[in-house]
Amino acid sequence: MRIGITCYPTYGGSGAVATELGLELARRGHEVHFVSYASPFRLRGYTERVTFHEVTQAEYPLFEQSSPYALALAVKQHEVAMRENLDLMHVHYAIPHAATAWLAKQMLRGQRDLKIVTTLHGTDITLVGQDPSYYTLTKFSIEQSDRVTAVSQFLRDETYRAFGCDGCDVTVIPNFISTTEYHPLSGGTCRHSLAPPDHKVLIHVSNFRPVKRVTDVVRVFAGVRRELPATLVLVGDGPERDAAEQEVDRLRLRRDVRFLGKVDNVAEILRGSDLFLLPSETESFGLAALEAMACAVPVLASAVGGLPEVVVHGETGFLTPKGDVEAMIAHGLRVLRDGALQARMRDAAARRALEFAADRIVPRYEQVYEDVLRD
Ligand code: GMT
Repeated sequence: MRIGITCYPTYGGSGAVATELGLELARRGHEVHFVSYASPFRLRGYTERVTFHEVTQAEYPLFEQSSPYALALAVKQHEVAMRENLDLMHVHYAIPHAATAWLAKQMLRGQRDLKIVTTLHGTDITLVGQDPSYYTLTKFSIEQSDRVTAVSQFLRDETYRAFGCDGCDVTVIPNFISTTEYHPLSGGTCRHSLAPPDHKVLIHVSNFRPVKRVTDVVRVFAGVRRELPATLVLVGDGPERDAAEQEVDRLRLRRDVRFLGKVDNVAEILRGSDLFLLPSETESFGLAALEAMACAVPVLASAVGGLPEVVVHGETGFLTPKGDVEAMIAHGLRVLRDGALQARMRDAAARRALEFAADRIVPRYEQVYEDVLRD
């Protein structure tokens, strides 16, 4: 198949999933064309059957307060669909990608029927899409898509609850991992360079948006470190980084906290860690938690959104009520102090993650494509 993919290219789960999907599809013999304003961060180097098409925008003084990116994207999606003879356009994160794909489809009317597959990822449904400034367009573009997928049962239910979307059949296809990159320990790790040998290593990976509650990460760490030697490793960057840095200073933790910023080799760092923290406000799936589990790291997360579909409470980690820092500290200490429990959880986490291996999940997207092209 000849598949167009549009996603946000920056750090974030939807862009990561879209890019890994494109790479897996190319490996399976499909031709993949990414269309976005920048090359997705996980698309490194040349890959056979993968092409990136950059959306460029003309500057014009009149555009001062408006950003016509969505229009330029629709034009590029239309152009790539024509030139590359695409069978379908798979867009990730509804806003504005599903709407721009619909525009591209309209511009092609009479020449060809460009099928649109939309994957809902999270805040496009739970937060941004429900804002009155985007609501009707989000609902419209979901309803106009030829197929819609959601990354968890929770997100599917939330889509129906918030948008109705009569006549839509939202298919659940969970996030997946590349097992060649995310796998348990195999020889050396960078653990020795992360923390002193007697320290437990707690880790958090995110785009530091408010929804991640990064200050809770710091508070949970403070509680754990009061009881045993430990280091907190924070990977990623974003709007809440300053707040997290200030909390570290307020709680006098600086010596044992490492902000690594955006790094490429996250799997290697995960493999050097003992416990992954994800105290999010909401999380439609929690790709970061799955990646940690794939590296045999137990997860301590809030029991929100789709996280219970990923983390098995008491087996691959612990789920606690959102904002309950004390419960997280207690569960964290339990797993870090009990070597046998930790070993059991590591093993269970790695095994559970294999249920989300790319070769089990990607064929489900291929099936959606085959179905939509048959219509
Ligand atoms: O919804 C977002 O905040 C954006 C998105 C992203 O680009 O980071 O994250 C969502 O998509 C991921 C991939 O499907 C999921 O694993 C994340 O749980 C989800 N984030 C939220 O729901 C907050």
